[in-house]
Amino acid sequence: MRIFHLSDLHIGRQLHMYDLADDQRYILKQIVQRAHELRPDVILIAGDIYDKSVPSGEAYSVFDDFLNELAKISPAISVMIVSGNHDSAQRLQYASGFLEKHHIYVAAKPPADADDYLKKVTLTDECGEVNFFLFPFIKPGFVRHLFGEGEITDYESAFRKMLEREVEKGNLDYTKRNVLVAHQFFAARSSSPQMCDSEQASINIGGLDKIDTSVIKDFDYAALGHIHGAQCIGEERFRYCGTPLKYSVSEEHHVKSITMAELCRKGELRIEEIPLKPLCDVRRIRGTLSGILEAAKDDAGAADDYVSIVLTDEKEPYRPKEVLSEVYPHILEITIDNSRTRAIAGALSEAGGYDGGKMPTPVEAFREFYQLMQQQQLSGEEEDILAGLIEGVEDETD
Ligand SMILES: [Mn+2]
Repeated sequence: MRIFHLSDLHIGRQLHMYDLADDQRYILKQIVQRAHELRPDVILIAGDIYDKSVPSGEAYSVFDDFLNELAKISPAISVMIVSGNHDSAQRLQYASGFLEKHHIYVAAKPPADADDYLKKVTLTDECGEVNFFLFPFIKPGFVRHLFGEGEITDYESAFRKMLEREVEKGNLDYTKRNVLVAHQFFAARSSSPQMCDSEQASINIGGLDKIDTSVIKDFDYAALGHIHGAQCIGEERFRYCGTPLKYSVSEEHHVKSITMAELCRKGELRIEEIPLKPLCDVRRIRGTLSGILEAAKDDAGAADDYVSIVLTDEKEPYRPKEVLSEVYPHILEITIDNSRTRAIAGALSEAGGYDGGKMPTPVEAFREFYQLMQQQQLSGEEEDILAGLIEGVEDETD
């Protein structure tokens, strides 16, 4: 059984202010090409199909085109999709009964009542049946009504109880070959997943959403989504495939890929990462303004790539973006790393950062900034103008 494992497509996502629709279309086309060449039996998409719970019309059309292109491959490749925390369960579930007639299986909502169970799809290969359990993204509150008082205390007990329920019903038999598709935060006792900036915001910092991999230990393969870097958790068969594109500068060194898993006889598994090549890369560039401009002449990706630029000039250049954007049209951000900014960072960390009650007001922050840049203080009149402007902006954003 050959499996393509994908997750966290985040269709509709922007990178800083850049729209990634072309990049996403490009990478999905590449996945279709690989599917043509390698002929998987099934493509699993482990959640976060869309970036927003209300996707744009364009985001829908990007995913629709992807499914249509896959459907042209014959013999048909099954597609199995679960929801992620970014998806709207209702929207993703739309037309799922119809899609199923075309080998596209969607599980976006957890079981609604006592008679409802996880979606299970069975495919057959030369070694027999493989059962795919499609486990949509859940929070404990989504499934509490299925159990007795006090049984569900956290994410881990919710997930464990949901699987036990399938076993009790006779749906899940661990002596058979079983694949789990899920979108949750899994960690092994010995190792927690490596995180990056693009998934941080949606993950509970306190670790309340953590589920130990012992809960899924009897599955032959767990196709996981939620963490954006490809990696296995504890064991090779518990695996995050990561996003198909870099969605933050912190991912500059990631090699994005399709995870291809081959299930053979029970207990036999082979994993291969099929690398994906993006339309435009995401990377960091560091140097003085003149050094960067000089090096750009030999930089083949300059015109396309999304770059985060760190300027190291001690004498800070005036409006560097104007000249830099002539050679790098897709600048994500420009930051300055020199003795001035390091002194500020040092002072901040000595003061414990702007935490707790120490966060400066916008006027205070600007006053400090003005002093640093101009080596003189704001006059009373200037400060009044500034306060008026900030008040105006705050009114607009309320
Ligand atoms: Mn995600």
